[in-house]
Amino acid sequence: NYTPQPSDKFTFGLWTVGNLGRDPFGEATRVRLEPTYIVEKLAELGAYGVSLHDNDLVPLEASPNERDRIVREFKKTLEQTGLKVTMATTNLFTDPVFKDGAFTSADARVRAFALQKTMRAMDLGAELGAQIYVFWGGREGSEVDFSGKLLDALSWFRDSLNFLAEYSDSQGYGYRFALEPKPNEPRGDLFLPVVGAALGFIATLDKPERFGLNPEFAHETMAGLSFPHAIAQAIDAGKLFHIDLNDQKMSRFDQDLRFGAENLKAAFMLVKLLEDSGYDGPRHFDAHALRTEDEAGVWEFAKGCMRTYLILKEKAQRFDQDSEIQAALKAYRVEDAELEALSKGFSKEKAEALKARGFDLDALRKRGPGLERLDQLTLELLMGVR
Ligand code: 3MF
Ligand code: MG
Ligand code: MG
Ligand code: MG
Repeated sequence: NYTPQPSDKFTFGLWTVGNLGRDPFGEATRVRLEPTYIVEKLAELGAYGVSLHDNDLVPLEASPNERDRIVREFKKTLEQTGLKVTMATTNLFTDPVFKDGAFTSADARVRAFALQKTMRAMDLGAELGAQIYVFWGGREGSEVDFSGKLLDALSWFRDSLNFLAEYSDSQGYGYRFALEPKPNEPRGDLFLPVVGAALGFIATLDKPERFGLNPEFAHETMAGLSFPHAIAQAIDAGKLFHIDLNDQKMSRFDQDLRFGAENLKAAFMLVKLLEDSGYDGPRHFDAHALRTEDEAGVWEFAKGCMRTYLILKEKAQRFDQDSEIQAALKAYRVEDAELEALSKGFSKEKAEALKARGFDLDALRKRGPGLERLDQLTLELLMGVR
């Protein structure tokens, strides 16, 4: 059966099941759910934890006393339910202060306020036990590039991240930081638009080892890119610190659909990559119920995300046990111990030997690797007939 257990490490943002169903053209269709209620419901459904922006829990205008009361009650509910706070982040996008950027605003006062708000949010996350801290630069971007800040924006962004990594160390928080790339929305163009761009930027930071990625299925898909390919590159770089699972039609507005709702083959490939690579972080859903839904639909949505993941995980196991699929995989790879030894680890002798080598190019040209059959077998497995 596909009943989630805390050991499956499923987590949800408070803002996901808490989503009110607003869109650029329409008002909220649902009422606000209290964070403590969300935690209770998710615990009932078998989730492991929650993530949050500072203001998902503590309203921007809360007094210090109100803040402490809210945090105390929230912690009590976490203790009662056993749910963990696995990731924390800062809302640097809702308040109009940030309309032209937070860490990349051309206004030094806004950049300083973004740092202040983030340090306070890091304090909050640490108090709740979060070990991963996410940076999604929702307003870090532009519509008008003639402002001349394209290069400055990157160095302001870098300065802020360097400052905050030092702050985390000075406080002993031990956060691992995860950058979340997105190509556009809400800005026309966001800085660090895709996984590869964020990886390149991390290498320029003072403490690159503290920074990794929080890639989101929908974000690479909006850019028309393959999410499994992006995840493979993040895993290869040792930088998959966290993940945002959801779904999305390619090249459209940000939909945040239920995991697996749209691109089932890619969702399967993703689950297989996560499970095979030994990724042991949270399986974090950053998605929301359709705007059409009432509260019952919200919990159906949450259950569906987890259930689909577990079903695909079981399909990945069957893929590994399916003898025809395994035979197709074996036939796909051609091994040649001698040539592989020659092709890896340069030496002058190997280079000479390779340059002198003859190849039967006609045989290579004619070989069919059997991918049609492999794809059909996999699809049949996914469709439930094998
Ligand atoms: C927007 C997002 C964000 C981030 C969040 C931090 C509001 O498309 O994906 O969700 O995920 O700010 O994780
Ligand atoms: Mg998103
Ligand atoms: Mg999204
Ligand atoms: Mg996200």
